Amino acid sequence: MVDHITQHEHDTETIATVDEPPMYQVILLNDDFTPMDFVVRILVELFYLSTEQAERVMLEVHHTGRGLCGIFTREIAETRVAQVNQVARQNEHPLLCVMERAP
Ligand code: TYC
Repeated sequence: MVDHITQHEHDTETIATVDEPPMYQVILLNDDFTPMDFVVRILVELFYLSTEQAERVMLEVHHTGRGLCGIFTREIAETRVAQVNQVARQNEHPLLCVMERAP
């Protein structure tokens, strides 16, 4: 007869897990022409940053070449990138926004 305790040792345990959705960083890139106050306005109006946070991100981009606007699910990141690039083009600024899979 198989001992119940021994039998239990051979069972495999299945742990239920919920898959987290992949996340994407939305990144602003620097250029020499887009006015600083336009970039700050984009960050406040499209990413809901405070003016202080927006100025910090804008200066980070200006000094290092790129800066993080936020981390979102794929659809939201795609929408934000499209909005930034559309508003920039409408205003004839070369400002560029891209998304990258978050590490
Ligand atoms: N470098 C720009 C300037 O000197 C300002 C700027 C900041 C442009 C951030 C783009 O994503 C950017 N007017």
